Amino acid sequence: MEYFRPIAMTDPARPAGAFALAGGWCWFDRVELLSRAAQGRVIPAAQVPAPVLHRLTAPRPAFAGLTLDRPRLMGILNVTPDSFSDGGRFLAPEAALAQAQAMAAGAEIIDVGGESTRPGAAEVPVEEEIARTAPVIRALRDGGLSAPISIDTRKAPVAEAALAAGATIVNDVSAFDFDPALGPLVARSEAPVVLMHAQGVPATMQDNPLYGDVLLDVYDALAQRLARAEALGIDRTRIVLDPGIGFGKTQAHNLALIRGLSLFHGLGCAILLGTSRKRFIGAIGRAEAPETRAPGSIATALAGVAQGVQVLRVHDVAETRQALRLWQALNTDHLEDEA
Ligand code: HH2
Repeated sequence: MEYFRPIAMTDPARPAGAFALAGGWCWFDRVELLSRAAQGRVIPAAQVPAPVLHRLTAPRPAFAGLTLDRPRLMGILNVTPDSFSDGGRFLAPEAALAQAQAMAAGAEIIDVGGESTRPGAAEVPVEEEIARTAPVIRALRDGGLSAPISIDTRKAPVAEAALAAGATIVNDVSAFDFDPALGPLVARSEAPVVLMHAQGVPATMQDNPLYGDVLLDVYDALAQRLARAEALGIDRTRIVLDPGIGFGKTQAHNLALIRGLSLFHGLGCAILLGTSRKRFIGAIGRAEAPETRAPGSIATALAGVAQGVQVLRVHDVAETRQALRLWQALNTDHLEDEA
């Protein structure tokens, strides 16, 4: 099988005939042709088969009401005692509300999670996860937050309670692998959904992750998850795909995925990137404490934006928004209007 990775550019000197990547702010006129059998080689984009070229170039429809013609930020709100970087800080609804309101100044989506999925984390019982998340989501809505809220969960009852409390999007790090009831719930509720790739479960996923070719293996796995979701009746316009940085991946795997991100546009869906404060940022950036990892996180976020990634999941919303504004001013022509 052959895979086509667009070589994404943002230089204003865009040649005539270059294609827009996913209808967005990057363009490409060459692709790297990849396969498991041979070394990659660069070919003109015009030689890409028409159906692939269509998936690579078609503008993505709005996601939860947000147009995807510009990068969007998803601000992280973990209402857990043990998340690796913000555990315990936003457990009380008042603290969660204050944090969400602060993040809403720069983030278009607020991602609420009640179960840490950091490497080695234990599973949280359903009742406990619901008790952590649903009241907070209700408090955010009662407090006037109008931004889309995503519920970061692998479990159908948690998602159901969250949607009833005012959440709009389901964000499943297991892409429906963990709870077979979650896919049908998403299909029924018509909620937009993020499907993330993970190898293994959090308790053991970092023990010895192995891939033949990590970029192509994750691509194939996401294609399979996408096909399964579509078979359940979930339209691909409602699906955002995520390579799952740090979920059953070594540092080398994470770097290969970030370098190759533009490949995933070939799946025909919008792409989400979640690198924020993760362990490899601390290791490469020499930042031991997670809350000191904003600069390295932003470097990887901008690497994603330079490859047309539409949604960035971040802890440091204000800092990332500032970086994004500068990046947009330098690289694109629609900047001031963030609506
Ligand atoms: N990463 C984490 C949790 N949820 N969801 C998506 N779609 N993509 C990600 O990369 C992702 C995610 C892990 O980060 P965090 O929420 O900060 O930590 P914890 O799992 O310890 O709560």
